[in-house]
Amino acid sequence: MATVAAPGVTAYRRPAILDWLTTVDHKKLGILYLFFTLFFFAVGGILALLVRTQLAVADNTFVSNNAYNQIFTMHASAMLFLFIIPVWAGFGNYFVPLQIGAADMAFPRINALSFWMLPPAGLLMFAGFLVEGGAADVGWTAYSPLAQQSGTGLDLWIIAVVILGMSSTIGAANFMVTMFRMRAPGMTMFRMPIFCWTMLVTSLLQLLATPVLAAALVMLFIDRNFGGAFFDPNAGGNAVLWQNVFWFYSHPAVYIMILPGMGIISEILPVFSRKPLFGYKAFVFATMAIGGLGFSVWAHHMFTTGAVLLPFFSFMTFMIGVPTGVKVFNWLGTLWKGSISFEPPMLFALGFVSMFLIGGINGVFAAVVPVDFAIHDTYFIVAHIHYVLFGGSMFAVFGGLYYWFPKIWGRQLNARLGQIHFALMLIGMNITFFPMHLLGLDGMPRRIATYSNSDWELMNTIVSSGSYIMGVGMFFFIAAVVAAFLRPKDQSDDPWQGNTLEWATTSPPPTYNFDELPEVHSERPLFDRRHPDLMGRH
Ligand code: HAS
Ligand code: CU
Repeated sequence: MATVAAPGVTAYRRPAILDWLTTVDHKKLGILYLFFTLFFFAVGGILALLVRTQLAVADNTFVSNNAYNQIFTMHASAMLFLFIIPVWAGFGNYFVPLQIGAADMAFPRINALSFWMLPPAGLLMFAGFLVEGGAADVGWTAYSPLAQQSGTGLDLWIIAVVILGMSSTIGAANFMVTMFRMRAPGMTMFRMPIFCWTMLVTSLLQLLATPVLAAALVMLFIDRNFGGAFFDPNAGGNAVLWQNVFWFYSHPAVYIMILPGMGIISEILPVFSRKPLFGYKAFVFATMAIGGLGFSVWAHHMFTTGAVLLPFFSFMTFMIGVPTGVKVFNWLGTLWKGSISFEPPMLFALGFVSMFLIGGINGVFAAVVPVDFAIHDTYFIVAHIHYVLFGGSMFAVFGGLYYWFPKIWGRQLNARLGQIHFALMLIGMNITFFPMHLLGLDGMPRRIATYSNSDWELMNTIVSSGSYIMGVGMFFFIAAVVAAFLRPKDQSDDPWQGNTLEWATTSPPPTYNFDELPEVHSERPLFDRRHPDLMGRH
């Protein structure tokens, strides 16, 4: 806030750091979310490279078995809980209010609370490395009875994940109220940008599923510390019960991890094909269907326990491929006869469509019960999760960063560096994750610290080399960011000729977001403003 000072007296300016620590501006919080989550992406990435270095050759002793268990557990925990899930809240914070033409989120202070729960949770989880027995080491799934035996690091992990869950639950409520109550005049629900729709459905999933995880974690904590017996078979508890409650959260959570990514690429593909999104409403309904069906497939993670109704969960899992398939056709239909340009955001969006398709179809394989009996707990599943999470979510994160960077920071990321970054990611990920299918089919189990089978060695060496290629690729991204910040802010309001309201304000936007709002008559208000002649004809 500018203050007028008496002549000769300098006006008091709050130090910038205090501004950031106390801000309730959704854009600043969005930026804080992005910094926080990308930091943990880097940490998770370094842990992944340690995993791959250990597995690069047979009978390796680069890290001990104990250290290995901590490293792979913390890799997954950082990537899922501290990066992918909150990174969408980062994009959502910055862009949901802008895209619906609002001045802020519905509850700005609660919004700040959601963010400020993350750093203590991240610290707690990683503080595990400092305590006796080390960090959590039982996998991100924390299965009992294994989880009953692990050290204090797991208690810290449990508390951290509960805090993260609270953060995303209240964040979800905030997003929902914002979208229900604060849309610009003329913006009906079915004119809301697709990214907002995916954030809305994601928020609903978070609101319904996350408390279940929190409850389960508290029960596990009671088992471990206060003599409870919920999940400990040795004390009369039921280990499969843990799997049921865990997956009741964690299967919807995989859609929490992908839906906003699908939303982002559904913003990018139309802009760089110069066409509207093909089948906007079908896409919205497909998103809802995925959200709904997502609650009825959790036991496909438990086929081999013998404790679940196999035909039901297998059938429901096939069904969830249908709305996802609808989306793939939405994307292809959008590209069809479009006038396509290959800027970095578009490259990552196209990478998403092709890589996610491989991952999704892999998932359908795993949904076939007899096939799953063969590939469960093998590297095939590791291949599946990385095609959907890296080829999917991660590509969408980068697509979103290249697309919205000019809006957030008023500067463009260098296209040449972006292309190299993209090429190394795409090549690296396929070298890393494709051979994992073959290793899995050959029976290599996941979550092993080393192996003696020399048949697996060559393939593992190839896999590890691919992961280093991705590591190198990241430097090109960092270089692009540094290069962008060395240049002055030079971006116009709407450098890509976008469709949605965030492009109607300056880059970066002022604190209050909009000086004036364009009228909203369709889901593409900026297109309408550029082409008033075509209004109502598309
Ligand atoms: Fe998954 C395990 C099945 C989507 C993430 N998944 C995981 C794990 C993670 C994960 C992290 O049924 C491991 C957890 C752990 O640590 O143990 N998954 C599916 C299916 C889909 C799916 C059917 N997964 C995701 C997404 C994720 C994710 C999205 C994160 C972002 N997944 C499984 C199963 C397991 C599993 C088993 C357990 C395995 C085990 O043994 O542990 C679907 O949502 C994918 C739908 C997408 C498509 C592609 C586009 C659709 C088109 C329509 C036509 C295609 C058809 C298929 C009808 C299907 C184009 C035709 C088939 C042909 C052969 C052509
Ligand atoms: Cu699942």
